[in-house]
Amino acid sequence: MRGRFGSFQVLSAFVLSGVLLAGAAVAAYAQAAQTFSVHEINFAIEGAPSTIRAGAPISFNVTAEGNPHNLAIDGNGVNLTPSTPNIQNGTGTVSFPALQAGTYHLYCPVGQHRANGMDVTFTVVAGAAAVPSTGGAAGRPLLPLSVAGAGLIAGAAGLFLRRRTA
Ligand SMILES: [Cu+2]
Repeated sequence: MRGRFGSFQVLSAFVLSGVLLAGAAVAAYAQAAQTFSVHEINFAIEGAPSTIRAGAPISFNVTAEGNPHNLAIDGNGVNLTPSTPNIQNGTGTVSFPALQAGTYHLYCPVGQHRANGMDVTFTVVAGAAAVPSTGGAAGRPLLPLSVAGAGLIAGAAGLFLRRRTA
């Protein structure tokens, strides 16, 4: 009977430490800056994410072709202008502060570009639930795996400590 209880304790330690560590990793992930790559041409914004995490700064690595282009964000009560000069036939980085959950537009504020089609809608989602599906930040989709790995390592550590103190 005692043996059974002991293995139950080990299992509990394993699960608890795994959950705690995974929780910490998810919280860190939710606050980490997020970077996306977009392509601006006459007249479209290509590769923009459809979902972005709330509460974390946003950076767009822009490759622009044709006319000068830029990026701005509005919707959900905000109106964010570009952080950098227009980009023409080259690359640049346009950054924005963290956004709250809601629906926004990412558009080109140059001339009539927005009316000509350089306007895409995206959704900001709270927490780590928002993993970009397209045009995403490099490496981000791998994170759930590392969270799982962290949980396993924590669990193994719990098992080891439990053995030492037994
Ligand atoms: Cu433009």
